[in-house]
Amino acid sequence: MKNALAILALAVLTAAAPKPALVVHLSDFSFKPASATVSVGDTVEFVNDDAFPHTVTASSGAFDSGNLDEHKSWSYTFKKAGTYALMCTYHPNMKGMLTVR
Ligand SMILES: [Cu+2]
Repeated sequence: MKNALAILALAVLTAAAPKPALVVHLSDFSFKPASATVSVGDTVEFVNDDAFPHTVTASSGAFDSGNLDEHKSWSYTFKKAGTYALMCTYHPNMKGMLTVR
């Protein structure tokens, strides 16, 4: 009985936060992976592994995480197909690319 309750609680928690289709790490001033392809409707989670803040900013202006402190994460669900160039506004040399199709 206790196990059944635990499984139910886990199911509720899992439903509340959609599982990301892809996790991109911000690590050593880089997006890792630097480029990837996901599908329309996919959620991508960005995790800042560095010991200082970054941002996840679309060069086109389509989205912007704002300040992302160390060890924090931010998720975005891609609703439109396209090619998204990513950058960090604090570190212009940080560049990434996501293709959504
Ligand atoms: Cu940065």
